[in-house]
Amino acid sequence: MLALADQDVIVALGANLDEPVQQLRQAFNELSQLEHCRLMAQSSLYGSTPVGPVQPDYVNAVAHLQTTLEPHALLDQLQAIEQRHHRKRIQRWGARTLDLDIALFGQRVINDERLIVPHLCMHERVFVLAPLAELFPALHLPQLGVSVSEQLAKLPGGGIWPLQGTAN
Ligand code: ROI
Repeated sequence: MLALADQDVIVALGANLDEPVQQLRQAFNELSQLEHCRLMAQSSLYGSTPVGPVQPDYVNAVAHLQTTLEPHALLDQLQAIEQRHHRKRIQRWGARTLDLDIALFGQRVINDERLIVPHLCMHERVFVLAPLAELFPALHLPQLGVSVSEQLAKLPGGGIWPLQGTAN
């Protein structure tokens, strides 16, 4: 099974307000321009059924970055991008213009008030695992001992669909 090297980071992207497809395209563009980071790959864009309260459908994707930044410095950069997208988040688990989460950062395990890595719920979330399986089906999920594609196969199907005409 494939393991991430120290500098490999998986960022999960999500948006469901204010032209979410454009939000994600622009976010990929901004990720590609971050200092001390290289955007190695981006998944295609997916529509997904919201997890949480009733709200518009999401657009989700993942990015593979390599970075020499430390995790909290990368988080600062990602939050700056979110702010440039006028991130609104009215309620916890509510709609938002752009969400950028560090899902995995090499083999690191981080748990503090700003950052939990691996992302706590990623293994339950088809909207993270399906785009990740496009880039890294054989990637080992350290918290579970299975690969991305094996974990995805365990989850109920549905709730996610490829978006036509949004090829990167
Ligand atoms: N639901 C979907 N489908 N996609 C998301 O990105 C997403 N993000 C969230 C919550 C509110 C949990 N639900 C989501 O933060």
